[in-house]
Amino acid sequence: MSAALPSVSGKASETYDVVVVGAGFAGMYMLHRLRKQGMTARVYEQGDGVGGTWYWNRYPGARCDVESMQYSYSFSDELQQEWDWSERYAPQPEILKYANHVADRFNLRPDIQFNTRVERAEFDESAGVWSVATSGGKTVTAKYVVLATGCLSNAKMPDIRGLDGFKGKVYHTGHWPHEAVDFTGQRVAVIGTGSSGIQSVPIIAEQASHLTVFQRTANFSIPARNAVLTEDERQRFREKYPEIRRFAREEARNGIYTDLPDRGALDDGDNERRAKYESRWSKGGLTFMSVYNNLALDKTANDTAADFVREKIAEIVKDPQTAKLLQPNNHPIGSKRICIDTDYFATFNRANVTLVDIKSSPIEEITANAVRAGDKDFEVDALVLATGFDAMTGSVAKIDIRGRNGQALNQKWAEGPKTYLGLMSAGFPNLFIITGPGSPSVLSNMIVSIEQHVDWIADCVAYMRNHGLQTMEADKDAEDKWVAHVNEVAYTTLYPQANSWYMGANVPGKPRIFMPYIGGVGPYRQICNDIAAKGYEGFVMAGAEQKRKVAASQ
Ligand code: N01
Repeated sequence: MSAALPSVSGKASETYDVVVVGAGFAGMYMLHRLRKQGMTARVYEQGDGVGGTWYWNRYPGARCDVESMQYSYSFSDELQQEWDWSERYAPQPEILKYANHVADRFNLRPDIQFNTRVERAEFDESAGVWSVATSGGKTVTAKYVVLATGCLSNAKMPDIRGLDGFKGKVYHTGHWPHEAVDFTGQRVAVIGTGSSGIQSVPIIAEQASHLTVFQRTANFSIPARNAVLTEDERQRFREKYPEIRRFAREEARNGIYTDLPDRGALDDGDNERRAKYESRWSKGGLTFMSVYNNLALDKTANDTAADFVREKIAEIVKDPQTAKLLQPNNHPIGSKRICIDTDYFATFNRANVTLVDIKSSPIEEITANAVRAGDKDFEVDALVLATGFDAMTGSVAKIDIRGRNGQALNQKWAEGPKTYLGLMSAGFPNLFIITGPGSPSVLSNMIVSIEQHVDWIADCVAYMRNHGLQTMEADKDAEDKWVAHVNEVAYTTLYPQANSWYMGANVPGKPRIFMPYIGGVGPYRQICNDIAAKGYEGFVMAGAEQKRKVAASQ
């Protein structure tokens, strides 16, 4: 429901309690919570369906690297009891199906407007509301705006000379076509060896007549050991859900239920350590990094895990020169997002796959029918760009957001994102960000972090309504302290040693700031809860009376 009101620009407009930007997992749950507490909300989504990252990332082999029984909403016990995940790691089509199931089950679609981008959001100080302009040319007003724009949703095209003149098909993994792409009989190039490249390479290699992989940085990858889930396995999980979810929220650093290590890598002798790495390698998955409690902190400890994986690569890859190129050697293991694969390294044993090292011989240009690197033309029919995202801030930056005094968020964040708790930015009242920079977000099971932020925001706006408050914003001083804290914690770890997208290093010109909060989801949740319990300490809240006085004195 909405009412017609004059907008800032003077045109008639709809007004909502909340405008939510994005209908991925964050936007959908935000809408559900707001409706449950009797608020009006409009969700704008640029795609023509729900699912966010899982709507766009349809590349071959795309699947989640967090186990499906954990990469799922926990807010509805009926939902988690009734949904049947088919595999240990759900493939993209199944996750998208789940997102659509959630949209239908909770009747979310009537409040979501698809095929619509939010272009501009401007805070009207005198009215204390946001004016939100969309791609359809419409402007609506809302008391609150929630950015549920996703951390990895702004696909980054590489800046390579000649790319526009390539005559074959060009695909970006983060913006894959909806119709099936079949590379059978084609010569294909994959540029980029992050998670997307590493997942797609084995599948494309099976189809292509020849696959050439252009690698700038070798990456650590652990076998996924994906498997079909049996009904028994699903049932065991479901029975333990209360404990699994509690643990993921409160105790795990990354929002994943697993055994927590109680010792460091150097506390064990060589044989014992090796046996533990072997056991995790056989088990597969992200928890490889949880064998010891100091792998992210101590370089010598980290080297033991990195050496183990390098040895595994050498064992799998038959050609010693290719194996050497595939062994990561310029960053600690885990300091770039670790990859989870199915047969990635073994794919380089295939006769139809070539690895090209573009660190030593960078791509010079793309011609009409080839990728030119090291003075050599690699002729291809199709290009797959697995070159990643302008992460965490890229999708926010695409919206022209204006806060107090017309200040642009892009201008405020020009030297790097500044938030309090990753939830709000000073000078931008009533504007919330879900899993924004400065929160654990991409260092965690995203759904755990999304649910935490949505619940916190929903509770916060209910508190404001119950206390007759009109605006809320981060206090500048609290924000500065939080930004310093996020930075300080990051630099107690090995993470800043890598040129990663966590640091903004993959986007030329982007400030080098460690963007996510590495303090752990459990401690972070406690901080957020304590702040709320203290009447939202570090936030400035103002009532309607106060706002009227401020407006009168202007
Ligand atoms: O992107 P990336 P991604 N010329 O940035 C290379 C999540 N995710 O889409 O490392 C040549 O990691 C770049 O090289 P370098 C997950 O969080 C999850 O793979 O910058 N190469 C790198 O090799 C993940 O971390 C899942 O030297 C260029 C690659 O492209 C995040 O998304 C699946 C280049 C980009 O790797 C991003 O993953 C997929 C250029 N101009 C993604 N520009 C799962 O859940 C970049 N590169 C499993």
